[in-house]
Amino acid sequence: MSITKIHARQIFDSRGNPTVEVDLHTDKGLFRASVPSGASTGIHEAVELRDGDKGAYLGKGVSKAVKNVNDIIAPELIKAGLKVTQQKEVDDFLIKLDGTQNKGKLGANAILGVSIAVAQAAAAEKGVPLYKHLADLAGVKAPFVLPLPCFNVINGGSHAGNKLAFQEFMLLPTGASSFTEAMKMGTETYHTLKKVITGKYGIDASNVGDEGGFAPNVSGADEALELLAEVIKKAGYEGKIKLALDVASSEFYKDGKYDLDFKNPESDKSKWITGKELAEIYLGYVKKYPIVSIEDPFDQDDWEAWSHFTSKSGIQIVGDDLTVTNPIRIKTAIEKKACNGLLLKVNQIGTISESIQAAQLAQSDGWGVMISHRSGETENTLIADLAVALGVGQIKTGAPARSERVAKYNSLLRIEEELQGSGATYAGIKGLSAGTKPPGLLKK
Ligand code: 2PG
Ligand code: MG
Repeated sequence: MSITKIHARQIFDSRGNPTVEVDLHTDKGLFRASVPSGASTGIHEAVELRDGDKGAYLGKGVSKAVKNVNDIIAPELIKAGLKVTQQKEVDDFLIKLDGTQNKGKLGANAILGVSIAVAQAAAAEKGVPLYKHLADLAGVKAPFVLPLPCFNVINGGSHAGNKLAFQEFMLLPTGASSFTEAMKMGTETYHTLKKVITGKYGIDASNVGDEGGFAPNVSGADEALELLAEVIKKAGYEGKIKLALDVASSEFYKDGKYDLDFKNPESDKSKWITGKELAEIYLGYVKKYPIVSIEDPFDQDDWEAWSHFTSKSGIQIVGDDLTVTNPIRIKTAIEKKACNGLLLKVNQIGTISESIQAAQLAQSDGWGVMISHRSGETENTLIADLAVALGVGQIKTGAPARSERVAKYNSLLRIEEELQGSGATYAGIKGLSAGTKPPGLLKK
């Protein structure tokens, strides 16, 4: 039950950047965890410790974080004698050992690798699947709920080399009756999209971005949304697949305004728009297209624009860079009624226990919760288990293509199969309103 050995090493994520991998040993065997990494990272996230040595890996090496696991965390945690089943105590111990507000000393990447490996070891110790163990930690009881997958099929923003400012255009198979059927709908529509893009924009337009979605050189969000509406119809899923956006607008917030041409170094400043003007654009899209969720519509500190839009939109408004899976930021967002949905990324906060706490705090105010990958991923599938464990009803982990994304979806297929006959259900449209029911959401 106790940890006998911990060893970390540097491996590579899906973008070819170094990241941390942790091997944790108990008498039940070896448990291996690795840590993801974002590109459109919020400024309030916990610290991802990188070496900063420009002479190696362009400054992105993680040898300091690896050393912190091997030289500090490993001996101290083993000496403390905590059991792997004591997740909260282990996480509190790691937080204390770091001693900073933002995990800046040891690095959230070092701490998270250990925190995940501990959870995996504990599930083995108890002889239960990881989702079952995580559900126990969170006090969630069966029957379990399989999440609505949000497939990011058109990539823009900082994840793609096209002109598109908005980062993610997602397909949500709300009309499926199971997770397995949602995968069928998602993959069929993805392949239909590829055909349509190739026909319209040429063969080189079907190149993919960091999360496996296509990155055609569309002129803007209108064209991308029009394309998706057409493709959903063509695939035969009109009314059964809804849309969601992650605008990731902190990436193009400059001098108090939003620059929809931010990837152009010659961008015309007179065309930058205010938060109110951007809100009007969103409202126009929500009216015209089956959009049921918008993430990061405004900058991470533009609170006023958030509160204004959330009260008017009638759909799920998700905080990512705004809330950074941090209970303190989530509390402020609750007070300001800034959003009604949480994007949950374990590496934004750095431990399993705090991630569970963040989800439950958001749910306590009736928010929806979407578990999320990062744009730089590894083959670790913890988030699939976490989505089922917390019963949040939503997960986004990229397009239904590229193994680092599909690994999570495949894991959910296996979980659904395993839970057959147990009363487990597929969230569908209810995943979006698991907590709150913004007016109009269920009518869409
Ligand atoms: C996001 C994520 C994941 P990144 O903004 O929601 O899609 O991107 O990991 O680059 O922050
Ligand atoms: Mg985001």
